[in-house]
Amino acid sequence: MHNKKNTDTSKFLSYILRHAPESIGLALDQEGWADIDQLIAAAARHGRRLDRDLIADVVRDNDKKRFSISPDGARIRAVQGHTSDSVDIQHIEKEPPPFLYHGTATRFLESIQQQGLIPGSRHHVHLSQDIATAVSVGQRYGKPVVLKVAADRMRQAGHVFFQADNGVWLTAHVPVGFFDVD
Ligand code: HQG
Repeated sequence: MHNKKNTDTSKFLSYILRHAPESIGLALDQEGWADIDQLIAAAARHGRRLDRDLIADVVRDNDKKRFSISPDGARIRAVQGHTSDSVDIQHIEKEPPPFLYHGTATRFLESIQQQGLIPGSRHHVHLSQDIATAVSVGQRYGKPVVLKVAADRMRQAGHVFFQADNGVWLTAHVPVGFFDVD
């Protein structure tokens, strides 16, 4: 992210497109898409000035590629991380690599060891292909710890995996027995 305006806009778009489109009177379809002209108009009614160039900059430069624009340029969505009940993206199932990683904070470990990894308010448990990403995800909540998830073994046991457009891996739940502290 190159500047404060882009960072502010990214945070605003994350809030609207993942969590609370209704807060500005916007509707998303089931796949999470918003019409960009409607988004700009709805944001303007709520005192937030957006335009197509700013949105395109944020989508292109976003550090985690959080958003995508439809091929016809008319619509935008967040590619993962949703909590909104109105969104139910039909991700395409994908075979995961043998292991994936989940970064969390040490203070959650005891509960995770009892319940497994659960999605919390989001729609999926988020996993990454590399340890460095997992460390930075875990750091958001405290002293980070990385769990190594036996993704291939889970798949063989019938669990389903998806990969969002930005590379983040998603699954519904990681039960106890399928992860170790790395
Ligand atoms: C933890 C960011 C107690 C879980 C990141 C995590 C990611 C449990 C927290 C994306 C638990 C949920 C998602 C259990 C899981 N008991 N705690 N049984 N099971 N947890 O933010 O994975 O910047 O909803 O370990 O980069 O941290 O937003 O999920 O610490 O990709 O684009 O409960 O969000 O991306 O926290 O992060 P979150 P997350 P963005």
